[in-house]
Amino acid sequence: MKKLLLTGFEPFLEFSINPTERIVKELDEKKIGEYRIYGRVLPVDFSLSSLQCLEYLEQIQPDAVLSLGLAAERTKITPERVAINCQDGGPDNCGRYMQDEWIVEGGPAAYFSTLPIRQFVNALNERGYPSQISNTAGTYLCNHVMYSVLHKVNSENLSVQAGFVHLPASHELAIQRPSLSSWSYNDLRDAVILMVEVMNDQ
Ligand code: PCA
Repeated sequence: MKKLLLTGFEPFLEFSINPTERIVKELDEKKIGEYRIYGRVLPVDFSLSSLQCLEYLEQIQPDAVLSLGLAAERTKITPERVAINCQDGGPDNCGRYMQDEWIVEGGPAAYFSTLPIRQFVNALNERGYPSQISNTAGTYLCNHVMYSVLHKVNSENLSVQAGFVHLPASHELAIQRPSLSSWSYNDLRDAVILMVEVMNDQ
């Protein structure tokens, strides 16, 4: 059986619910095709998020890493094409801000996702879940985790596929923040399952 590390994040900023947290908890220990899911929730913390994610990578030794995060202002499921070596913004959940900082000092400017993002988008749209590739994961914690995982995989030559997908808000969150467009939790979760099925069928 292959192993998939599926990460989500805790709530952050003004978003008191993070649907990715519930998804990874619900899918933890499930089997999807050949993959056994290891669902883990990461803190929203510039000094801890990637450390913790890389620790899970060491412990679990997955064949693939699919990281999820909330992009509450987006309306579609957006697989990320690229992570950049920059952290800028905040505050994180410890009140910390970053400005124009490296994630890995002197590291490569960027890494491309090695997940089948075009196939994700095609399969999601076919199933009726609006989806589009995103060309920026931002400079906050999601980009930070995506860059850190891809840096480790590249610099240690690991045969691990890795990348990041941003999800829109769930209805639960939109009830608390009425200006947000939202999806049902079940659709968000089923869309994640579909992406794992696409990875499985590659
Ligand atoms: N989304 C944030 C960080 C945590 C999350 O779920 C981001 O897009 O960077």
